[in-house]
Amino acid sequence: MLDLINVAYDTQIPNNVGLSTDKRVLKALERWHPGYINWWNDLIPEKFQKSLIYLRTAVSVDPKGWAKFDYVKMPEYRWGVLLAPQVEDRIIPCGEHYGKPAWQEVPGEYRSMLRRLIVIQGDTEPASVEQQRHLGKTAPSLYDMRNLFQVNVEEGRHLWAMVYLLQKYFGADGREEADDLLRRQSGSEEAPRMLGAFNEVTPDWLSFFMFTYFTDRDGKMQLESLAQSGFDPLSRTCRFMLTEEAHHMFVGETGVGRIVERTCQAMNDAGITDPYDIEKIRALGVIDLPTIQKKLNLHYTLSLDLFGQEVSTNAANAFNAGIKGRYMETKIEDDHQLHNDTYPVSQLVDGNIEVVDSPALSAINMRLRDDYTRDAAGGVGRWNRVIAKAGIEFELSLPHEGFHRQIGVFTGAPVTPEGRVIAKDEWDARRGEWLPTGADGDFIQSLMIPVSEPGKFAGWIAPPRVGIDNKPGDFEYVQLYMA
Ligand code: BYC
Ligand code: FE
Ligand code: FE
Repeated sequence: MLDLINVAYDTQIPNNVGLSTDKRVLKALERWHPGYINWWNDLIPEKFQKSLIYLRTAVSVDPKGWAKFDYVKMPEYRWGVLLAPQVEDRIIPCGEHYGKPAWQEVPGEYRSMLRRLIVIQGDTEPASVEQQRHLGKTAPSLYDMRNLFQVNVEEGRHLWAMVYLLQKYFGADGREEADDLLRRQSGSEEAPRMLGAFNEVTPDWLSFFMFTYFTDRDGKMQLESLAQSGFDPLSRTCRFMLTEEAHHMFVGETGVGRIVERTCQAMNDAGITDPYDIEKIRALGVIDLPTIQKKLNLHYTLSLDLFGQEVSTNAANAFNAGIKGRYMETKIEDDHQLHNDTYPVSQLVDGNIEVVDSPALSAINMRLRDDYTRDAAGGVGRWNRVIAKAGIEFELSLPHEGFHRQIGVFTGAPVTPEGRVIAKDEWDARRGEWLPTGADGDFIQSLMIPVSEPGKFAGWIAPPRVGIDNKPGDFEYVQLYMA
């Protein structure tokens, strides 16, 4: 009998989808595998390929105890295809087919829509690994290096998850799309990644933590709404991916929190009370809070762009088709069809920001983005408690939705982080107050000196409160390969 909870390791590709009896898909995946390994090997510096990393690997989809920890060389990581268990009698949770049994095969009329969403989701996963490829060399500790590589191998697995769906359900064009996922590259001129934020650079560890806090959280929200899909294999795939995603956001939240903590501590030790005394603070070898705010502004706004246009027929069509639901769709108490409902959306009317009630069906992206903003505010509050506890007068905050946008109604609009519309010239002149400047980047870069002694941390970041897998503070999370 097919074991759908534990993962079979009898094929080259660990899985709980019965690959050993699905020869066609197994063959297709085995053909794709070498290209994937080449991609991985080209990306991660050789020294780290040969190092032993203390990683978790998914060995089951049982919510209690789905992973095991061990030392692994990254190229030997067992990237597998894992789907959460099928929910019996699951229905299509929204749209015009609401209440009918969920699809186990691709509904013909929605084939291209589904393929597009799966390809976009798949495209972001390897893109993030590409963006983070240089960070191993400047890790502030072995603990942080291990977390980076954990995130990377799991994003690699998320690519596998989407490639499996393409190979299994989309025939020849699915295979072509799977190949293209390895052909496009973050930041490339000829073949860039599909969404804006995934062609930006992640030049330093503060950016990495902001990215995993804000951009992986877009991943969470998009996966949550794809987990509501009436196409059941997509739903099950995304549900399992969400289990892994929590750790990525944990890395981001605690990473930023530890930087904030260390800055406050250094300021207090030196008797500096003014958080804007930037030169003096930087001289202590820590990142001043206003610069942390600028990085936050950048990564939050790039992530807002990932939700697409506030008013979108694509989104309305996907919801109406039952292909993509809302956050917590099954918990929402309404008709799940939204024909007569409205949702408030901000508009820019003659230079003024006005909130207009729009048809809820076309405002699906906006609603998900609002859910995201609420979710993202939690960690910001916790960072602020660290600052308050240190007795420093400063608060981090999420900028206004109109600030620094490249998608949607506020595209290119000169809006301040507080939400004031100002003259374009003034905005341009003040840009460096709100977003990281070249000089800010250079300063942060100057701190990015690797620390690789077990239990030691770079001076700009506090140690974590607890270890991974309950390991002690001086645990050797990475056994570095020395040539
Ligand atoms: N950049 O009607 P609209 C993750 C395009 S992150 C460039 O609003 P829609 C992860 C759009 O494609 C989660 N182009 O579109 C995180 C459309 O083009 P076409 C990734 C953009 O479909 C960290 C046109 O503009 N998953 O997993 O309603 C590490 C009109 O826009 C952008 C998903 O996104 C942009 N930012 O909304 C690792 C889920 N925004 O088709 C991983 C799948 C829009 O007219 N994707 N455009 O040529 C979707 O659900 C939707 O496609 C979007 C866009 C929400 C992205
Ligand atoms: Fe992912
Ligand atoms: Fe992630």
